[in-house]
Amino acid sequence: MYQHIVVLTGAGISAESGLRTFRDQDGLWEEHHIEDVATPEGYERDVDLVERFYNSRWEQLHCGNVMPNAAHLALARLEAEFPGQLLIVTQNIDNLHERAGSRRLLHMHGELSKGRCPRSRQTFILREPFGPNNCCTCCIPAQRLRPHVVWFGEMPLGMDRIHEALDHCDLFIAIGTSGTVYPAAGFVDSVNHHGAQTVEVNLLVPDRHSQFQYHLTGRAGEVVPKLVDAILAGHVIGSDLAAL
Ligand code: BV8
Repeated sequence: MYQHIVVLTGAGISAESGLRTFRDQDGLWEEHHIEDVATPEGYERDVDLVERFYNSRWEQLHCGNVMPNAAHLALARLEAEFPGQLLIVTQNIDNLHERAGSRRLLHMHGELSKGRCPRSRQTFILREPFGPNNCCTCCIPAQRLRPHVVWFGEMPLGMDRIHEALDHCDLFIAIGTSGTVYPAAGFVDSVNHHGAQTVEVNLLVPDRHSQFQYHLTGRAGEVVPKLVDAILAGHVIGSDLAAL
């Protein structure tokens, strides 16, 4: 049985809940240039465009029919039943892991449901869309809240806690991520250095140069519950997984 598991999730784990990924067909980056909507420079250049980009995602998330899927629920079950240590590091800014019941969770790229004061960095639960009147209450004069999101060129959140967990894990699982954005894409390399087992769950068959030892190809909503069952039954990744 494993003692310390780290799970990294990306946009692919929320795809079956109806949220768009970034780099798949009809992905978010199909309609927007990264530098226009996910960089501090883009925000300085066109605040309204960036606010529209995040407001539309915030409204979709809160419109009522976006729910956690079987993969989110399976990870919450793993947290509840696994006797060892578990940390979920998500690149996602949606709140589906929390709504599935996960608590040992770190949003390294921020959270869509929060705004941040650009001056104090204090965060606020978003009660209305971003706009000129949605301001902080910590400054005089009040400052227009920005998305509490890590843009390209900004430091991801919780990196010390993430590296501490990566350095001590004996199993690293990446679910629904293209492995194109750093430093998240480099976590598997640091885990490989100290000999933990590494598993990737993805819709696509990995290319030959993958850093992961094992690959479970399929939809996260189908594969992750089976993977969680196998881990909770004490199976070790490898030959046991052939049965998944
Ligand atoms: C930083 C904002 C430094 C929130 C995002 C080397 C080292 C360090 C940095 C860099 C480096 N090289 C380059 C960099 C810079 C840059 C970077 O990585 N650029 C890339 C493009 C090369 N990194 C940064 O700028 C990071 N900051 O390094 O700071 C620093 C140091 C000191 C001081 C200051 C700064 C910041 C990165 C964060 C950027 N913000 N988003 C938002 O709008 O959401 S990134 C964005 O892409 C999302 O957050 C997302 O999480 C991330 C990765 O995308 P994925 O989640 O993987 O999604 P994607 O669509 O790509 O893939 C989906 C996958 O799911 C696919 O594989 C698909 O097959 C699969 N799938 C689909 N459906 C399913 C499925 N799998 C299973 N089941 C399904 N049903």
